[in-house]
Amino acid sequence: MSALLFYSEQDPAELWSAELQSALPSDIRVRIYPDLGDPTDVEYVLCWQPKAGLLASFPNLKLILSLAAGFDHVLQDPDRPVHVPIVRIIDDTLSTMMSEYAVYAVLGFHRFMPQFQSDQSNKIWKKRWPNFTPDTHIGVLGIGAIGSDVAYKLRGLGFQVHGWSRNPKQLEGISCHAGKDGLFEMLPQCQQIVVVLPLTSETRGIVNKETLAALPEGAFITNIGRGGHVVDEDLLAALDSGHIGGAFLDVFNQEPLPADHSYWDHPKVIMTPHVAGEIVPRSCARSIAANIERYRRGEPLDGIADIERGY
Ligand code: NDP
Ligand code: OXD
Repeated sequence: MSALLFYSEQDPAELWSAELQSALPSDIRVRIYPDLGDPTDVEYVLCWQPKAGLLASFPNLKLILSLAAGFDHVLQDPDRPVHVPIVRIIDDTLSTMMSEYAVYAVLGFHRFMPQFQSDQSNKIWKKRWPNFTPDTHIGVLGIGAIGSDVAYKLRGLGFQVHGWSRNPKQLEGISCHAGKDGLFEMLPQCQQIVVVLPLTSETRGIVNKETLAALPEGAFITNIGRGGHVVDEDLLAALDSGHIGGAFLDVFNQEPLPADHSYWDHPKVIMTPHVAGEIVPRSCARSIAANIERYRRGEPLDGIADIERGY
């Protein structure tokens, strides 16, 4: 008997169970945590934030399937069996959702929506002269599977789009920059930035005093990567000083965000509870099953995690 264990405290287990069971080869049974059955059957674990020690309890584990585009949450388990490969999700539906969110946030700032909302609540009738789209530069930090889709969609709306990556890249119609020098060459040109990076030792705290200061006065920030990309005190100070005009945040250093955190009622912060992109079972169950079949045939997998690199 071969089994796939599903573990997530926040995803709809019943939906996943049905979609996975119909997509997987018929000899693989889906089990939903805490129904482990015989732990020696478990060859695959599909998980979001697995609790410490869970993965190590399956002696025949072959693949750890991250229920996310990132796999930073799996690396947090100190007992993770390091010999077992981790696979992350790469999915068009997820990229589309992330791009919808980024486009919404960027357009909202671009068209002064937070200010108009505040004016409305104070019954203020005040026009604001719009920004000219072709003169507006947006920097996308992270132009991988998701960030490149975000960049192209913003480009399609007529913005000047810049992309930042670790290695030099070429994306049609996008001004690409790489490495630390590339970041500081890009930031001063951008009225807005969108962070779509994975969380690694190199990208943790990338939105900090120094990078914020490199942005032009009044720039806006959208973070849909990970909360750990932002040094919260530095962002709050830049918002309070007026150097940063506003922040649209989906992800936080601590989730759920503690009730006493300054972001909750900061007038320049718009926040959502880590919902920019969801892993939709109908779309992703098939790609997960396809990866398992590739694994069984000894073929290369899609989205294999490079642990050394961190993404
Ligand atoms: P990819 O691995 O496909 O792309 C990562 C991008 O980041 C690449 O362009 C990579 O550069 C770049 N990058 C990585 N490290 C650095 C660095 N040190 N300096 C500069 N650039 C760097 O990831 P995805 O696009 O699939 O996902 C990105 C992240 O989005 C996920 O890891 C996750 O954190 C977040 N996410 C958040 C969601 C949400 O709901 N808020 C949902 C889904 C994802 P290069 O091209 O050179 O390799
Ligand atoms: C992801 C996420 O990484 O949902 O996919 O944050």
